[in-house]
Amino acid sequence: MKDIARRFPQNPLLLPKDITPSREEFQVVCLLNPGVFKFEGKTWLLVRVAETIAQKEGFINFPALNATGNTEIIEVPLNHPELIATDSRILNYKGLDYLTTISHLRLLCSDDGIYFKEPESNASLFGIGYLERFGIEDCRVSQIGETYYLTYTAVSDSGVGVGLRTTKDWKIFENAGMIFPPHNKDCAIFEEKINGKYYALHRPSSKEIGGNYIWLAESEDGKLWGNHQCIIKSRPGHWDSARVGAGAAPIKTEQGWLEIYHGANKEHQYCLGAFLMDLNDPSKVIARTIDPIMVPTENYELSGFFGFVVFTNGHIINGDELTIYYGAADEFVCGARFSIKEILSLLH
Ligand code: MAN
Repeated sequence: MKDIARRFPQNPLLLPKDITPSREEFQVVCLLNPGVFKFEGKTWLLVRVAETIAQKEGFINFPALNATGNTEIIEVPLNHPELIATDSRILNYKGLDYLTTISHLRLLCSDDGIYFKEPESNASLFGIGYLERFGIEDCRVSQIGETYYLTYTAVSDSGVGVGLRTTKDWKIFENAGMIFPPHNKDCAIFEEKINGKYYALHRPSSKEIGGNYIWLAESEDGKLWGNHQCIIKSRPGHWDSARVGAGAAPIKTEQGWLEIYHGANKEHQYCLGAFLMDLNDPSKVIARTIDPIMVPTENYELSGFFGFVVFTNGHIINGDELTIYYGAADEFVCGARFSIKEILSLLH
């Protein structure tokens, strides 16, 4: 299938080897799913760095934070009868779920939006507390006034929820804690208030009845959220039949709020699509793309830590040009450009 993305010829922009591990004994296995923002005239990525520890033969070893916030290494014999390890991302041991890697968020900046490097005072954000003991992931960065809202996936043995931290200067962060409890991820806050209220897209999951759908929530203060409404569902028989989730903050256009979202089928193949919400009342979805606007096509998207994945949660807008940064095959950071008008023309 042909898509409408114009990929950067320099892709992949960042590989796991381009980043130093957060601890000497760790290895960076994936560099993916960056939040993106402008600050002091530069383009910044808040990249998810997924790390693990050297593997001992006959075992699976992986790091997690313990109750006191220190890193511990969990070791599981490969032939253990109570080990289920069929997915490179997660495992189940003695009835409990774990991640094979632990993620933190790392800041990188660039003058041209193509070559990114870590600033001198390299800043990292790590999981804090028991609700983030398996790490923090896939951060969306929304700017409202001078405040940046960081909404990210907080993972622990208690489940997967959405954490919020805010900052004005990227040095001091306020931790607002978990704003959407498990199971929830893919949260993007709108970058302006609508009729005096904050709005956010989020993605709760319901296992027995319902599914992995995109919801809308409102808030008076950006921290306590309510009036939840389900606005976008997965579509049986389509590329987005198993799950859908919001990308970065919606893009304001004359026709409505444009959202780039990811969808996956039962085979966990991740593509991108778009939908449009009413400017005054974003709970009204006006239109949606039928076919994906981006499909894993290049080698770096088809194979890697988890192949056949394009996943975006950050972009920069310049007039009609939308530059997305995206995780390819859950392992690399890449870039691609779109015409916003062209995306709008594909909505039905
Ligand atoms: C899924 C994938 C992983 C992620 C976990 C927890 O399994 O998206 O990459 O680490 O969920 O969020």
